[in-house]
Amino acid sequence: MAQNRSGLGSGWVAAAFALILILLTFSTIYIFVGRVWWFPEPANSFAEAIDKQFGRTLFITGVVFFFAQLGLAYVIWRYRDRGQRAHYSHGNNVLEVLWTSATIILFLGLGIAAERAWASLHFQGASLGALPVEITGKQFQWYFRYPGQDGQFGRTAPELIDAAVGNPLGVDYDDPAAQDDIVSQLMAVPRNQEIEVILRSQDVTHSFFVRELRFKQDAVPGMTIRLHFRGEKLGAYDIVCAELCGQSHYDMNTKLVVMPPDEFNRIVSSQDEYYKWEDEFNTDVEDRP
Ligand SMILES: [Cu+2]
Repeated sequence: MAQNRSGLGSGWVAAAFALILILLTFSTIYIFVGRVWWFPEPANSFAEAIDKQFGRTLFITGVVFFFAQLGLAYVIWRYRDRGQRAHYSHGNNVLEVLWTSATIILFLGLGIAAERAWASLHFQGASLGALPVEITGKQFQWYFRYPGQDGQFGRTAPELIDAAVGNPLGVDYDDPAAQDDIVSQLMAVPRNQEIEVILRSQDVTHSFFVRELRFKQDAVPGMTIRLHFRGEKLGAYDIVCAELCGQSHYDMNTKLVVMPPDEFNRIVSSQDEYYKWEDEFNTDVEDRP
């Protein structure tokens, strides 16, 4: 039957493949263990819970990856072509059952472990006394609306939407509840206060993403999506659109500023105060080297 032509087999090829596999495995492990590219520091406990879950998942899948790749390298070398006759194998049913059940257990186990963090965001509403902020995505801007001192959002109407006259959300300023609404392109929140996000889109699907909060949610036209978060660390964080939404998608970003509660109360006390703060913040950013 078909014997290898040279009889020497393909030892070199097998050795090269096995070696490349081993190198790839170790460099991949190094990238993760050495945290070569890693997330920014979490800015709240939700983000920490997400990171822990990520770490657990990465550890387990990392161990499986490590042994599976080294096993593959071994098999490539061990069963290289030495000019011997090929022999047919039916596989091993016991092993098949073992690793299939192990995968199921791991998959379900990790899913159950992750459930609490995920459910706290998606299934539990914001607590009573959370501060509502309406966030609207629109090619290629984010708008934030605060209800003002009365705690009530004013009426909006689609026919009133006109960014050119400074009313991008179509707020009906004849409605008494709308008089003190603040509409801004910069998001301020008080530290340690729960924020109820009321997320909307005016045109296409956008995605509201703050890396430090591990908080990402699509804004879908026609839907009002309610979620909540808490900024626990003072600072200014990037808000970006994480859904390719058109030509200037890359430019659809702004800042989330987590500030001391008294400073926040001062700037939301009136529209003028808020816009003054917004101007100051923007000039500060421009002044930075
Ligand atoms: Cu977008």
